[in-house]
Amino acid sequence: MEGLDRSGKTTQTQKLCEHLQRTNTVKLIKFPDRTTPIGKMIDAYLRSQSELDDRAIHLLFSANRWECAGTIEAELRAGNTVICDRYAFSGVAFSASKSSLSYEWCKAPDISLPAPDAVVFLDISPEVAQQRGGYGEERYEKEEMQRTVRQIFRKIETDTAQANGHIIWATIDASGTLDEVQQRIQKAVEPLNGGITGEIQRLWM
Ligand code: NYM
Repeated sequence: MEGLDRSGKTTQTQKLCEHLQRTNTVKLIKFPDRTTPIGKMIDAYLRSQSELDDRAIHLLFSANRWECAGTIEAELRAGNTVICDRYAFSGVAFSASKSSLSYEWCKAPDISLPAPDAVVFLDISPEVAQQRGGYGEERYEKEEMQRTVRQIFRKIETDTAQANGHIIWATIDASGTLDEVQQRIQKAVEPLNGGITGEIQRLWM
């Protein structure tokens, strides 16, 4: 599950998890995972309690996924459903919105992570997002940056369709009531309800 800040992503991910738990064993993983030593460094950076080079923080976000990659694979092999609240697509969209980092450079450290079968992108205009509560508390929560992040997500969507044809990319209108948005999300992931067979795919390979 991907989206701009304040797109309702965490609430919707939780609801989707509850929905799928009726029929599957579901593992929900949130990125960044702020509980690990790497995650604690990321958390301090996001709350502006530390300063880091743009490359260093990008690599920490990626390392935070790699330290969980084994768990994700084990869950998938056990036949369970894994839902990630943000993943490598956020990694690229947020970092590449900084003028110091190129899009291709940002993708590199996440190449060959376990690939998702579907990406749900909760789309919201930065103007609407800004009106929602809590906006502006953390680094990156600025309208201008969110606007660039949204454009890069669109580029990632196009590139993903070309390079990783097996990934379903669903851009969901995140405006409306919680239930309306949840219905759209559940419909988008319906094609996966029968389960996935075969090898675990690798991201951007
Ligand atoms: N973020 C998140 C990144 O910049 N790179 C990443 O790889 C990931 C996973 O962290 N503004 C940014 C997006 C958010 C911030 O995410 C924290 P959240 O979902 O608000 O905890």
